[in-house]
Amino acid sequence: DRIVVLAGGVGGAKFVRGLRALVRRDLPSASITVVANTGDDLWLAGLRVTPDLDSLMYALAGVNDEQRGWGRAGETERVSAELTAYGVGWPWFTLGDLDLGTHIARSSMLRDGLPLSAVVERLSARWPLGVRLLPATDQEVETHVVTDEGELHFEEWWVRTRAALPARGFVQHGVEHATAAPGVAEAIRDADVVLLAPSNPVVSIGTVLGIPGIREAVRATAAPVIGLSPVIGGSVVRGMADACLAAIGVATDAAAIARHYGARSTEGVLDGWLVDEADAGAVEALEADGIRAEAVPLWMTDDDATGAMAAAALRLAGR
Ligand code: GDP
Ligand code: FO1
Ligand code: CA
Repeated sequence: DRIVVLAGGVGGAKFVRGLRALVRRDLPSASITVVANTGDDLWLAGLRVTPDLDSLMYALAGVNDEQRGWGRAGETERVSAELTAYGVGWPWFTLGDLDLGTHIARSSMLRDGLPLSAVVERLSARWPLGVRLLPATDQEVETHVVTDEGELHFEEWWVRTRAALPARGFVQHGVEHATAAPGVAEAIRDADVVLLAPSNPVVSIGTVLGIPGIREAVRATAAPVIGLSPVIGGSVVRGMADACLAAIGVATDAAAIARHYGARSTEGVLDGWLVDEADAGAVEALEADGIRAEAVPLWMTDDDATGAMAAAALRLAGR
């Protein structure tokens, strides 16, 4: 089976780890291709920083900092403190020293003229990730947030204001010149199943689908497309994704997110949708809307629980 996953950072990484555990145990001949959001990327202190790609790479390599939720385990903030003392970068955005090694390596390769997809391949070759990791696009497409105080880069809105400054909308700078990175449209076309990770539906999955060619590839593939709800019982579980949903007028509700993605039989991208058992009441109405639905536990507490979610998604896909 060729499994393709569209994913954001931390939520996406947790899901892919569980899926990888399931594949290793029960489907050893299956392959996993992860198409990662790049809308959170930015230039900072002269370096290209790619938060979601790095969250995926570090978590799959087992070197991520679980407590903080970003960066590498066991790193110090000494270099970051020096940058702050020089007034370089953002004082509220901490780049750990091991993480900075990645950003220096990445920026060096980009300056040598490699496209981001080739850079990701070279960086991730260092670790046996067990998945093929692809950026959604090689072009710089950055998510900005429209607020009453002007437009901010997504990371500034998310980290500095903790998403407390009301978002009026999101803008994808550069999206009109972007194309799907090499391998992305082909992977979706040739997939046996496409999964939408329980990631932020707006600034992670929404941004990936917004890259010209990707939504079209998802709509056109012969493979079933199954999503997992990132919302359980009206809560985003962790983080501030509810502020993103509110900005685009979508309720923080498992069924509302499925309707936002839409049924592939109409104009949307979904054939199936998994909700948590707490949202079992939504299943019937979703099926009436043309989205096959099932309620299963959706708490990603460990790889076993997450692997069971992935297995339920593959079952719903008929695999
Ligand atoms: P980010 O890029 O680091 O923000 O990560 P993602 O976009 O990949 O995923 C973030 C989303 O994951 C959050 O908004 C939550 O809604 C979702 N999430 C986190 N933990 C869980 C969980 O245990 N279960 C489910 N269903 N969703 C979760
Ligand atoms: N999140 C924070 O809340 N504070 C930080 O200082 C911070 C630094 C950081 C550095 C590199 C990186 O890859 C991610 C970092 N994050 C930080 C997390 C990350 O930017 C966001 O949580 C996600 O992009 C939200 O989708
Ligand atoms: Ca992100």
